[in-house]
Amino acid sequence: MLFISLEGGEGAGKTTQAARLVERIESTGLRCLRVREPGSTDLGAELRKLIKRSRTSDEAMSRAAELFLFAAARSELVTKVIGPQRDDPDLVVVADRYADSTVAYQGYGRGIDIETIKSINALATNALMPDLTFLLDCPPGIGISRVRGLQLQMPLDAMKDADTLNRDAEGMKFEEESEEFHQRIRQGFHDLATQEPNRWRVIDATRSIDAISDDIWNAVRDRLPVPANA
Ligand code: Z5A
Repeated sequence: MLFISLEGGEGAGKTTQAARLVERIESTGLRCLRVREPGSTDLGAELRKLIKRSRTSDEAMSRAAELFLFAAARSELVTKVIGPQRDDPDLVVVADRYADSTVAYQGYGRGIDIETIKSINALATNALMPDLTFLLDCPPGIGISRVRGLQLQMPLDAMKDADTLNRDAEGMKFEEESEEFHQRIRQGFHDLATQEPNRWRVIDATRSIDAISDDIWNAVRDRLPVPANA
């Protein structure tokens, strides 16, 4: 299995690029599994609703509760979906966010101790981390205005059915946090990329969708397994 994750702030283009990447990988004959966080399991989908409900209600859940719900969703994803297939040599997993998002959002964003988050991540992931992670990097203002543009252009019902798979009508309302919150998250992702330069590739996500997609593909293509039936 080759495990690839896409990370970055809201509206950086992760969902768009995940779809492009899956298409390109599948065109080689490899099997590709696309997952998103939180989600991609029954429990994950329920937890996503819970987190969203808390963020849109007057009484937001505690930051530790939020951390545990993201971790619970991840544990289900790894235990039930990715883990059982991890020995498949022909499989490529493309994850729209993964454990690094928790370090960036709950750690750098919310201020929970980073080492504590890393321990919780290790438990939730069973130490399964991506082989390759793309940081789609763009100033928060650009990403958030993209997302707001999407919300303005599409009626909520249409958004539910749109292929954005991952962008359901609810949104998670993190875009309503302060500019400083999003800057801390961006810094967090950069710090993570600096700490593990072999795993991370930083991509300038202010460019065109095609240019970004080509950069990602150039980094992925040489890492792909050769299909068993090739
Ligand atoms: N979260 C957390 O706190 N802790 C965790 O552990 C995890 C997550 C896993 C998930 O919300 C929220 O949960 C997330 C972090 C938090 N909130 N924030 N911020 P979500 O799944 O609803 O949202 P998201 O993950 O941030 O995804 P997104 O908002 O959908 O953004 P995206 O996937 O990066 O972007 P996109 O959907 O591909 O594109 C958005 C729009 O921009 C769309 O109209 C595109 O056509 C357009 N776009 C994309 N690329 C470009 C370029 N290059 N140029 C111009 N326009 C573009």
